[in-house]
Amino acid sequence: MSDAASGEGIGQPVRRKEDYRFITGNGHYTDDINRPRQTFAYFLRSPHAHARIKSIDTSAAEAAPGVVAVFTGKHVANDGIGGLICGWTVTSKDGTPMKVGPHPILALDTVRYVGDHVAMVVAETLADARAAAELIEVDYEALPATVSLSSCQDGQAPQVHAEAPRNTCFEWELGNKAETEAAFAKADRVVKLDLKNNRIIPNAMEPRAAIGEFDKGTGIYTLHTTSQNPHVARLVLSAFVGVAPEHKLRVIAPDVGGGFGSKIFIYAEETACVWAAAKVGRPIKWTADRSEAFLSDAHGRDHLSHAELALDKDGRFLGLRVKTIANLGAYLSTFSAAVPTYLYGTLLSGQYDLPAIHVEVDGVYTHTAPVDAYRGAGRPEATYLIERIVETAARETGIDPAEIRRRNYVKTFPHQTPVIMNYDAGDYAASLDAALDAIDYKGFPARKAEAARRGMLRGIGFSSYIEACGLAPSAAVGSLGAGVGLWESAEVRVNPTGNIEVLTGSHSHGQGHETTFAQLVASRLGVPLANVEIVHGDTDKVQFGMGTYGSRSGAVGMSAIAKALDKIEAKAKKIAAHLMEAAVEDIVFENGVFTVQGTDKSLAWAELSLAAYTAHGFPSADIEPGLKEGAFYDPTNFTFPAGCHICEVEIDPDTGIVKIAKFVAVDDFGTVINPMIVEGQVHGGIAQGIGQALLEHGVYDTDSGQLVTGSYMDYCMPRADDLPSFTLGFTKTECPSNPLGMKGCGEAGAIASPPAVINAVTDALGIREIEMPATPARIWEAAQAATSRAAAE
Ligand code: MCN
Repeated sequence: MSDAASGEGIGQPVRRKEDYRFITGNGHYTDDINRPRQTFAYFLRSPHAHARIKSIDTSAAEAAPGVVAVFTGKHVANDGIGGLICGWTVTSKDGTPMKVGPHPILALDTVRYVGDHVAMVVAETLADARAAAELIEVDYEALPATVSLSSCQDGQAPQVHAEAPRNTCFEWELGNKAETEAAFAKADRVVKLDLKNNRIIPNAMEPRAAIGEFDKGTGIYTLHTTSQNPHVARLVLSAFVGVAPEHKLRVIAPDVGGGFGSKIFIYAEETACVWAAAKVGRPIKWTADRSEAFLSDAHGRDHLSHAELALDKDGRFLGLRVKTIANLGAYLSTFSAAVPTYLYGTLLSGQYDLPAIHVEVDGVYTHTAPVDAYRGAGRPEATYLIERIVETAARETGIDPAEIRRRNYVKTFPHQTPVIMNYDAGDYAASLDAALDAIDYKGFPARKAEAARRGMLRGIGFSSYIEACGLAPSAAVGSLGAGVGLWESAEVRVNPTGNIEVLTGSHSHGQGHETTFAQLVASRLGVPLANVEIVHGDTDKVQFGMGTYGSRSGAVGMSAIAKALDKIEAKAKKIAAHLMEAAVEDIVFENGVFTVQGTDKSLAWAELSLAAYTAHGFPSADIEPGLKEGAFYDPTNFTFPAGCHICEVEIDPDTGIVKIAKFVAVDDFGTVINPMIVEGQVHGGIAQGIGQALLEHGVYDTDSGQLVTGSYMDYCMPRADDLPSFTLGFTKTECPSNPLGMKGCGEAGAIASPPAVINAVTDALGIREIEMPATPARIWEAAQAATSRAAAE
């Protein structure tokens, strides 16, 4: 028996099955895999942010010891291999499609950011490849570069792509401009705020890696790669880049050590490895070192925004007006265009009943690494903007920050926002109340006064966040410009011995799917968790899949499994009815046992599984042998996790050091499958959000375009002693649009926490705005300025 009562089913804090292999060093990551006759690749990268390539001389490198081949962009182009693509087309407000520059796998005549791929050396060892790359002579004509968001659209700024005048890829808008203007015209007060959302560099524990192989006998290519979505990689590499036909390409993403979005995308390196494997007739392996990861993984965030909120005399929100410039980097990465548009503008209503919204977003090219989805992807940027301006409105109106939020919350559902999203269920006040209790809001003034006696500045900050995840209804995303559908697929294979393999198109790279997905199956079929195996990450094993991002694997991936389980149960009941000579309607299936209502007849799960395959005496017209069912699940709406995070900080004005004294997160994820895993997801997300708020910053030098935060010496990741012990709580409104009532939890912490931290820091300092990351230097300057202001008054 394996229902909730047995401690393994839905709702139970089961320990992660997969962790045994991870913590005992038995994981199988791409770099652990070695193929016979394997060679190694090293990529020569551009040292310039912008340069014309006058010539490349590879002759000395080709003659160097151990070198098997050297490839440049010309070889790739001569083979008819296309460039990398962006899978989402955004249309500008004038009706024109976004302006897309070429994105070659290896540069042809121009390099556009430091780290751009110039040549690939394939050699017997990595050391040979690296040494030979030093011998490649590239004659560059260095050109001026533009990395600044505030100036890249000047007519004077160096151009990244001839196709995109003023470096502008798209000028997008959402919402109703006239209604928003009318709302502002009748407002009693307008609150204005300028905000930067700092650039973040993803730092998954395992750097990206790839092994390309080609079997001359069958013509089949195999790519092992650190991907969050191997089927999407196969589709892009076959249909768009043209490396191999889809049925001749197998993509395997084995154990993957974290992705946080950065491994959704199809990058140049894995494409080059699989293409070149056929050219050299040997497998080619590439593993990024950390410096390459800094330079070439797609970065996140990087927005410059101006926001205005219109309020009436009672502090009710009437309208929101936003203008954002979003950095896309030098090339459009796989989903980059969707992030600052449909994953951002659509969330600008926050948890609030905001009658009118108008948002304009310019997506711009700069001579920097591509920018794409990073944990939260667009939704942290939206939450940061709305929760910062709401907090500012509270301060300017003198209304308590909890009260101004409560007054403006959406209270009835479904709720249609002015920016596409239709919120299906929620209880925002319940999360706020629970968070206020957990942090002891009433006790805050006393804690502030006590801190002041010690010379410390104490502040409190709120974030009532909402996000849209469970990406996504295919029809909806298709109408908004997506080139793909965002369903998920599953196959449930019951073996004759009664154990079960579940093949899922979701990909687990830290989220614990092997446990939570198995919990669902164990609960439904009444079998022990140990008898369920979750199979993912291999296009030859798993039929189809759209992968893992946008916190979709629970709401969409598990819903596909639930649908397949419905079919399994229906067929199993049919078989049980036949075996026990009863009507199907009389069969009851509970805790792994089939019974005939009103009789003592019963059949155990294992007996039924075996009978399904012996198939003796099945009426052939009625029952096929076997017990294996598949399903595709296409959601009918996004899911809308929401909650309230409150942060309390203490600042030492003499040093600028900020300590997070308390951090409370109350989240509504609907039905929770495994509370321990969910808490882990929230912890990780909050840590990343605090990292963005206080520590992390990807910085390019404005003159040279060099990445100045290209290592852990300059890029500060959060460590355990930067973080407090988090207090977590949960409220629950079930998601009505999926069969499990689940909402995603994987990104919530990263989405909610930055504004809570910055609202607390600005509260402590008594200032309107401080840029993220609020480093000790910035805080110290602000504290000194505040002290001087106070002295002058
Ligand atoms: N879950 C649950 N109950 C819920 C919701 C989810 O028990 N109500 C469980 C799920 O079954 C799953 C886990 O929690 O085991 C996360 O589920 P979900 O929110 O659906 O998110 P995904 O599995 O789709 O993971 C993607 C999400 C994203 S978008 C990023 S980015 C991210 C994240 O997850 N990257 C991660 N968490 C990460 N965690 C790790 N360790 N590494 C990453 O790269």
